[in-house]
Amino acid sequence: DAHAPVDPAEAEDFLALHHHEQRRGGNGRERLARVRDEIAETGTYAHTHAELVFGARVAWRNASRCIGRLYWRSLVVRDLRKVTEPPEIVDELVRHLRLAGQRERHVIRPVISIFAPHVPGRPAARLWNDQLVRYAGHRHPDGTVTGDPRYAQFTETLQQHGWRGKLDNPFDVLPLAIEGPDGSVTLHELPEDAVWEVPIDHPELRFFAELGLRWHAIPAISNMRLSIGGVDYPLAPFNGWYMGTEIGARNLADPDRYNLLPLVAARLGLDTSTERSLWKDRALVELNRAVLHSFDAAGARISDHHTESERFLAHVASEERCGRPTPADWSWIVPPISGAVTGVFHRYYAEADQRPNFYLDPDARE
Ligand code: HEM
Ligand code: NRG
Repeated sequence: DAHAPVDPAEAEDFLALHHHEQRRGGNGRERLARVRDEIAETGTYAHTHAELVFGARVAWRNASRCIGRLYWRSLVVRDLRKVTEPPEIVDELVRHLRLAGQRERHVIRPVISIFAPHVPGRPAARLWNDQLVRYAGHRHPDGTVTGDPRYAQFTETLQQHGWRGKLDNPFDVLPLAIEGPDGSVTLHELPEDAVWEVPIDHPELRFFAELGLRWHAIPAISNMRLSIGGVDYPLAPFNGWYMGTEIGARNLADPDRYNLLPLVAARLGLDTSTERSLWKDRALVELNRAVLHSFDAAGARISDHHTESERFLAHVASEERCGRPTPADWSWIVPPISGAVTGVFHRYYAEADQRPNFYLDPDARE
């Protein structure tokens, strides 16, 4: 609950892990004693900069659902713990996107921005968006949706707060919505140069470009709480780069998302009257080729599921050499197409909730 002090045992575990892995961390016993005093006095404690960086990287290393963990050591950590007011938060979120995705340099870097920690009993600003960049779902009177149906409810909520958007644009970037500690809500359009988008076409199939599809280059999850040594960072958006299947096999393909398989299959001239033509499977493959081809052409880093699978197994092996298990959730790690063609399918993984980690709070908006 909001008033509970930090659990000193969790702080202790984290400080011990930090000391054990990064030997240069000074005198562990002294630091531990000071943290214990700080918790007793204030109910919480402040991480050193080194602890914060280490904690964020290990939280990524412990993210059981993430196949992209090989590069956990390279996470860029932005220490924004002093930033608490909505206008400054918005500025820093925009800076995050510009730093993470450098379009003119063709660079995407894994970045996390860590805002003020939770302080027992003190309310804080809350970001409503589940990712920094997402597309609206505009619901029409006849019940159909233009855009991403997953965000139809959220779009309606924003409209009740005065947002309009472009009702006929299927890729209408949502504004950021921030609720201040006093309950007031403000909306903020993202500047165009902070939102890198990739138009989708296909290496051979001419009709793809005509579909007018696009997707944003940076997946930046903004609704997970970062938990380090008993201290919670409720606003700590992070990004890496996409694996193609997230877009081609889910966002653009799921029946309750952009639902494009029937359209792509029709344009391919496939027999959609019977499941046994495997028209869904064939359309899926072309949609995924289109995504990878388009991101490559735009210079936007993206990985394919075969390569990312091999990297993940290399990560598991290198962690093992360090004497660490790699907890993983098979149902999230195995890609949504061609599962058994990838190495990650053919084994089981340890399951464990290791901290530091990222948590999805039950009262998150989306
Ligand atoms: C989940 C890939 C970077 C933390 C995932 C998923 C994929 C993925 C494919 C499953 C998503 C889904 O099925 O919706 C990658 C790739 C990265 C990357 C290719 C490139 C560097 C990161 C970074 C962090 C992170 C930088 C944190 C610092 C997570 C977490 C989840 C996740 C917490 C679970 C999200 C949830 O529960 O909804 N990642 N990731 N990943 N990733 Fe990564
Ligand atoms: N499937 C979601 C994004 C989830 C996280 N994926 C990443 N994370 N690649 C989507 O937007 O499609 N990351 O930090 O790179």
